[in-house]
Formats: sequence, structure tokens, C-alpha cells
Amino acid sequence: MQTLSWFIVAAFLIGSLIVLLGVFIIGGVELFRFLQVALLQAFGLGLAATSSLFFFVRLVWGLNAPPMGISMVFFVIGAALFVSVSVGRLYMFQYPMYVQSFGPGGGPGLPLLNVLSFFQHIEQFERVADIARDPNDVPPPLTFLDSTTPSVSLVDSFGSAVASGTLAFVEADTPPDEGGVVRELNLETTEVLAEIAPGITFNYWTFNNTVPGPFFRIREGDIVKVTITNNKTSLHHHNVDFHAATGPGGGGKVSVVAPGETKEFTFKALNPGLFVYHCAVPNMAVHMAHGMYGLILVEPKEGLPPVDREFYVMQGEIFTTGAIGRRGLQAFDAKKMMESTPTYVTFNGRPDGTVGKMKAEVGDRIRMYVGNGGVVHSSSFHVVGEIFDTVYPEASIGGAVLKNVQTTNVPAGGATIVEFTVDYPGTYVLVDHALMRTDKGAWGTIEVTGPANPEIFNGDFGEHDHEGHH
Ligand SMILES: [Cu+2]
Repeated sequence: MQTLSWFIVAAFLIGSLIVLLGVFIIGGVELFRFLQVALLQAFGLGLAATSSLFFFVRLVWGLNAPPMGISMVFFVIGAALFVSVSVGRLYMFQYPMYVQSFGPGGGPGLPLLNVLSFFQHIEQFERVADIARDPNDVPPPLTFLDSTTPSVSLVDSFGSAVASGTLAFVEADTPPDEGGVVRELNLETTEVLAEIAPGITFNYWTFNNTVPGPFFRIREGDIVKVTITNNKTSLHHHNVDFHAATGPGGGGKVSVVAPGETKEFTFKALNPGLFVYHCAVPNMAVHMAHGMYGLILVEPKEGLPPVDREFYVMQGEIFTTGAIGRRGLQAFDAKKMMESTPTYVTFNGRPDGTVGKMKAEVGDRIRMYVGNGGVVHSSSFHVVGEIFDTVYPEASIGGAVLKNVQTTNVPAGGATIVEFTVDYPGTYVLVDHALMRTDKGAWGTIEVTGPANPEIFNGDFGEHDHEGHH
């Protein structure tokens, strides 16, 4: 027993050394730096377990009574039986080890080989300094609606323009509708390392190195030629499913690209609206929860009413193994995703992704294109201190618009378009009004400058400290 207790201690020390050496051999100093918090925690757990085992073995030995020892063995068996019923099927070679799926395609767990392959290639991943897509990154309008046209005819005029039920995958030489053009959209899928917040690194998967991917702007009746390339440093296949396309998988089935591969496909934009595009390679939710989503606006033939500023914001969720704020390299946590508990909820890829970037002047009319990549929550989109005078509900163009809305729904895999005029200077905070999500990162700001009109709003802003609890 004396020997056994010392053997346990020796095994722990040798094991720790092997793990440390293994980390250096697989991924060098870089990997060690990313994992140091997790390694420290694992060492602590190992130290505690070793000490208690040591104590336990010596205690049982010291009692000098075999029945006591046997009862302890049964205690351990009983506890293990109890714990085993509360977890699902055990997958020894995937991470996490207990996530089962009944969906199409593979489950969300990562095979252990992928984890190892990720560590081995950690040097090759591009470091992206800022993963957040700039909310100002909206191409200019293609067509303006004549501003003298009353908005009621905007609604009416679209009713007959919408075709539906036809297969829209078209021959590459199909001409666009009159006034339309052939548009070439280029997407590159990448797997990169970027910070969720200072010191917290995540392996984002992206379209064109930002989250969300680029904002595409096309016109109803256009022919869309999509070229998708998967960067050669990727470890996974990717593709793109355009909700704006009519056809199998929205293009997903014909655009699966292996690392280094390029594919093209063509579709005709039959319906106007603001549409999500996303990666749809199984496990789809896993790919989207790594950042693979974006928006494409299909302008109606008549265009949208002119505005002064347009912004692009897209909500998303990140599931990390470490709790919120935990530093170091954060692994994707499929278990948290299955349990619908995102660690971070973001506007444009990370907390602060849009903060301080959107500016306007008093009197500006603002249009916001707001999408939601999910994969769990619908968003209750709201701008504090503003009223949306116009909402295109669920980003529908051609149907009835809503007037004077406080908070609007943005479903997962959906979008909305909101319009309002900023009448008073100040900082306007956009939120998902399921407000605890602001603590997970779901908020942004629009800074409005210009003269203050006391007839619209008047009050003493004073010198109060607005931080903290009141
Ligand atoms: Cu993908």
C-alpha cells in the first residue's frame, strides 16, 4: 500500500510531464500559450485527485480493516452507476464525449482526430486582427425608388412582380430580366484564429475573413454567378446556401468545396427581399456557430426609397468550452450548442463588433439590414430611444410594411429591415431586447451628432454616474 500510494504520485508527475511535452511537440510554444489556462486547470485537478487518492489509500491501509476498504470500493461503483444514467451515449473518440445526434448528417461532436489535426496545424491558420464586419460595409443602392412615389404604391406595385415555384438554377448564358445584369459574387471560405475579446481566441470559420460575410446587393431579375473557393489551409469542407436562390439546397448541394477547391453555380434572383446565406455542410449548426453566415439584398425592380445611411448588422452565437470571459484558446462546445446556451451572443462576430462604428447626423434617415445567423435564439431587435417608423417584417419586400414599431423579431436564419429618422443627438444603443444577451455581447451603438431640439426631447443629463446598479 505504501508502494501503491507513491506509485500514484509518480504516475501523476510523469503524466503531467508527458502532456507538457506532447503539447510542445504537436504545436510548439504557440499552442502552449493558447492552452496555458486549461493546462493549469487540468494540473490543479490532477494534483487534487492525486492528493486525495494518496490520502484515501493511506487511510484505508491505516484502518487495517478489509471490510472498510471493500465498502469504499462499492461506494465508488455506486457513485459511478448513478452518474452514468444522467449522461448520453459515450463517444470515446470525439469531443465532447457525450453528444448524440438524431439529425441528418453527422452529429455536432468533433472527432478527436480533427482536434489533433487542428493543434498540429495551429501555425498555418491566418490571424485576423478584427473578425467583425464593419456595419458600414454596405454597397450603394442599385436603383432608387422615385421618392415622390407614395409608399402605398410601393406595396402594390410589387404584388405581381413575384414569381414562385419555378426552378431557378439556370444555364450560365440565360439573360437576366430587362434592366437586370449578370452579377458575379465571390466567396472564399476560411478557417482563421481571431479574438472574441482581448485574450480570448476562437477558431472562426468565415466567408471572406469576417463575421458576418460580405453584404451582397443585387436586383430582382438578375442572374447571379457564384464562385466559391475554400482556402487551402482549411481543415473542413464548406459550401453556401443562398436563401435568395430557388433550387435544391439554395446552391448548397452544388457548391461543396474541399480545401483548395473552387466551384461555380448560377441562379436567378426571382424574389426581392433581404436573405441570409450560410454554410450548409453537415453539421450545419456547427458551421454556422463558427461564423459562416451573411446577408444578400435583392432589391425590387423599382428599388427601395432613398435613405441617408444604411447599416449591416447580424446577430450570431458562439459556444465555447470555457465560461464567458475565460481566456486562452476556446474550443467549440457542441454540448452547449445542443443545450441552447451560447456563451456569447454577438452583433457582427464578437462583443463590441459594431460599438462606436455607426455614425449619423440629426435628421438622417437610417435603414438597417439586420440578420440572424442563430443557431439557437430569435432576436428581439430594438434600438433604445428610437422607434422604427417602418419595418419590413421578416425582411419581406413587396408585402405590407409595419409602422411605428418598438421591437421586431429576427428569426434564426432570417432577417428584418428597419427604418427610422434620428431626430436628437446622442448615443443610441441597439440590443436584442432579451436583455441578458447584452451581457453576452449582443449590443451596438449608433452615435448621432447635431443640434438638440428641446421640442422633441428635454431633460437634465447632469453629471450622474450611469454605471453600475441603482
Ligand atoms: Cu462550412
